[in-house]
Amino acid sequence: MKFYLRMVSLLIPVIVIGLLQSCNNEPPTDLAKESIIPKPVSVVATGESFSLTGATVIYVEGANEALMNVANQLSSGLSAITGFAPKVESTTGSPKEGNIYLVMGGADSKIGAEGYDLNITEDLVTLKANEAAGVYMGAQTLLQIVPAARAYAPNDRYRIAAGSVIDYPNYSWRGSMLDVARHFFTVEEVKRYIDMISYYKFNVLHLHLSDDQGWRIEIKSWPNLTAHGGSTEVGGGEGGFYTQEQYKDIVAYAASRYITVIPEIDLPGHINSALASYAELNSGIQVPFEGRFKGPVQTQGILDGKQKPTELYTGIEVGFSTLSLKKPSTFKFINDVIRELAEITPGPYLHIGGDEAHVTKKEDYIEFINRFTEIVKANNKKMIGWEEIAQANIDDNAIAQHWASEEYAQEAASKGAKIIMSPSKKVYLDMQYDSTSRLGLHWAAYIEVDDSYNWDPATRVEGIERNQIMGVESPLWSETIATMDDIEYLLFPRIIGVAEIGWTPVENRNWDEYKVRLANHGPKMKAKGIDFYRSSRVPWVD
Ligand code: TNX
Repeated sequence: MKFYLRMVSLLIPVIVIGLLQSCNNEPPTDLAKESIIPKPVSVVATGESFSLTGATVIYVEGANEALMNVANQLSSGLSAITGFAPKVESTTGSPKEGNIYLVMGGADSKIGAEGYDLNITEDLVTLKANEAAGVYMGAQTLLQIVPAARAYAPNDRYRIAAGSVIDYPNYSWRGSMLDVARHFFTVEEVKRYIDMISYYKFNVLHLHLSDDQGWRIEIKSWPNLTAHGGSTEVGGGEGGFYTQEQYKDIVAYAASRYITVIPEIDLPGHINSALASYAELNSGIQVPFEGRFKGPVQTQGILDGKQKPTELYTGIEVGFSTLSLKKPSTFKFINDVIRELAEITPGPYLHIGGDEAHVTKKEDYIEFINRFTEIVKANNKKMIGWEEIAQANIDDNAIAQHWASEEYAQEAASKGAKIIMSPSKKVYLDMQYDSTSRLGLHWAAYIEVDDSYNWDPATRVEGIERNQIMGVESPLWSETIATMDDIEYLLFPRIIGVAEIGWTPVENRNWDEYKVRLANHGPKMKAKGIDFYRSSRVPWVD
């Protein structure tokens, strides 16, 4: 007993010192020191601070619906940090002190649609932009600078450093791709994915909706694609698919976060799930194939002179399947799929895949891509394909996504196509961090957090200039990942650096400065329940 008393009396000073220290923790007053990611174009601190309290209201200038929606999201974002959700009200004219004021219109035209002007004084937080998208982006900045609760006096608890931020993106395409084909992820999981990337100002979510292992989007005129082709996944799990209503729900959820969904149906290769669903899509020709992983692969086909569907495939080999140019049903299938997909996709783009068609004859491949170009155009969409589409007759109506071959990327650019930069050695976030990573592949590289940050889209491929590049996108292929935790482990923290590559001009980026800001996002990720990889190259703060 005596021993315990002695221990307690020894502990009391420790507790008191701890409390005193946390009270000494000064509220933030230097806006320039805040760890905003992506790093803004300009931050000027005034040395003052604004106090967010339970009485703070978010006032929205006018009754604009889009802006009210942004305000409501800002309110719930603030409440996740502070525990109180500011009321949202519309107003005309600048509100009284102690409040937040959102304004659309009248900002500098040079900041464009996604830029914002955030001005914080002791009295008022004013967030102004040309479009609601810009107000949304500015709201993410604001959410990043509200400190998590510390031991301040109640009214000082959520002080925000004052000053002004003027900010706009370097690239208009800041994308993240999720492969829902190798492993299926539910609508709720995709929504969480959207929440996580929108906080870092991504504006594109590319969904890889079909592959050898699974067909994930309902096509009403070809129901077996999902009924059978969607019924499994890598490793033999039960797979799944989105009904068209569920897909529209994802698209709308993304749109309210200023993210455009890019649906991809991978053609003419990566197509086993369709070949397994419909006998008439099979050519009956067997093509010898040696894959990347040299694992057992089924060749497509048919046997006994009869058309038969292939077996479902649950391995991870790539490049062994193809549609057949000569089969009459092939283009009925493609036309139906693209038409239905275009009908449920409000965004301007459709991605037709086009990668790794290793068992498609070159002349057939070219003919396929040429015909996809026409079909996508007839559906009033712009075609995106992986860089191999450079071999076809593409022009400035097409967009090519660079992943592995500089030659194809250069050829696409020389034909006038715009380029999305997804170099696999830098931003393939399905690559392991190092040889000990519990998930991921490593055929392209091991990619540590600094490796994926240290590169510049505009100088990555010789001969492809800044003005030919739409931006950056990091794919997350899902051969080795099956759960949300798995997604988070490979995505974070590398995806945060990709956000900065897309938003912040290269001359304002520097790993040694960035890694300190990133370290300060550790507690933010924790608060969001994100299971990130604690790279030893980042000086985490806790
Ligand atoms: C290559 S990148 C692929 C995918 C795989 C990925 C695995 C590309 C266009 N094709 O089919 O999932 O590697 O890292």
